[in-house]
Amino acid sequence: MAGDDPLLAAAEGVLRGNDLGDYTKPSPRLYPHQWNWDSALVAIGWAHLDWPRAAREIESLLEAQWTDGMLPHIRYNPTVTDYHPGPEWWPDVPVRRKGVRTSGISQPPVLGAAVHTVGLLQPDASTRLTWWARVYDPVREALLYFARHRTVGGSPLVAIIHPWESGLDNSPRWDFAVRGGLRPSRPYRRVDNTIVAAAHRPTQADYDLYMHLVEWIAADYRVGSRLAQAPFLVYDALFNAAWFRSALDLNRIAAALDRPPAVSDADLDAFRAAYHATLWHAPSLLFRDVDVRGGTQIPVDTVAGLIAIYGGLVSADQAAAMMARYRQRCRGCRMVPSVPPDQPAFDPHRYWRGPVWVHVNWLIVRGLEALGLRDEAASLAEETLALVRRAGLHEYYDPYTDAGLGGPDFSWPAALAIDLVRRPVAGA
Ligand code: 9WN
Repeated sequence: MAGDDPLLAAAEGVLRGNDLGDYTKPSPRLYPHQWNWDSALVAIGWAHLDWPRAAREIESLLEAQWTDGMLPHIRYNPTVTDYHPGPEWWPDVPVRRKGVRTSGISQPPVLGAAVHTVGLLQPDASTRLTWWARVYDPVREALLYFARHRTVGGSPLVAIIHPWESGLDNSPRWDFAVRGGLRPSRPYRRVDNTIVAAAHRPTQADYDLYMHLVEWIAADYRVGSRLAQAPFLVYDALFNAAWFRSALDLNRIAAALDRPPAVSDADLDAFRAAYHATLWHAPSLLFRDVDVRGGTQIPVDTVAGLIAIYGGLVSADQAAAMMARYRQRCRGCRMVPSVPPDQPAFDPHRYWRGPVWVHVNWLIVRGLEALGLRDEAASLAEETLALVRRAGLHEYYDPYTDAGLGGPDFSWPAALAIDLVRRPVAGA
């Protein structure tokens, strides 16, 4: 399968090394459970190697679905105890399937889009349609959970209630909330900073906020009726872009299955209009996030503002202008830093405050490709592959030196490198 390409061989080795049979852990020690958006994207890599294994990855994620439709951000591996916070912080979660333990929050909803891509990578049409028909309803419910339980004040945009839901945990976009100084009522012991250098991980103040919010959420999982009191309530540009892209792709699956659309055209139009009206920040040619409680845009530019390109929310012209500006701000860096170096909070080593992440690059590549911006898509794909060929398959990378940081032998760079090699940018 790997042929002569050492990257393909290394990537396949990482996926097989992290494979727990039903799902792939993100990395050997740091993240020993199943993560929501990791698994959705990792399934795309598996689809090139072993298509039934890709389908299994997604079905395992769906087994963690809650009675209200939410797909949690972690499905816990019951044999593992050295991850914090473990399932004891999330008691009595309302999971449909008895015995499955999960966290009490979600993650960027890329699943609908991933299920579409995994399906398209199955050459046999009848196998593809049978699988889409099997997973369509729960995947649609997971998407509609957000429209039903995470909207406020008449806006169709989805509000997140924990920085972990953003997937970009310690992004400087959330510093306003960290500055509030919220802390949990109980002591806790971190494990992450004993595995990875503490200077590359979120700070103690970040974790104090995270654990305060865990306690607030676990006190009553019916958060939809408590959003007005939520200590952290944010319209995240990346999360909402992922929601929109999954809605578009679920509608494509629905059309293939001869079913009515998952989300109506009128609702898609209203969502797109709200996304632009609420999140666009013209001076930086980027979308920003909104602190819903404060009613203001958060004045920080990050890569999350580019994910509308993947979301199918912008025209090719707007996407090209957004990319050109971001590139210009990041001169001297490997693209795409999670935060441009001109932002005061930029830190080339600390997690989501500057480093490059392969899956984020991949989202942008596939978004540019879908818009027909082939040269831009192909050059970002090449840059991303050059990075992993040079530095290996790490959680994130220093944008100045390419040094691999965070967890080693990481699953989503492996899966998405396989996808970029095996499915080169169309027409490039
Ligand atoms: C908390 C698994 C996950 C990713 C997130 C990334 C990191 C977890 C952590 O790892 O978050 O969910 O413990 O730091 O921020 O995007 O899904 O790879």
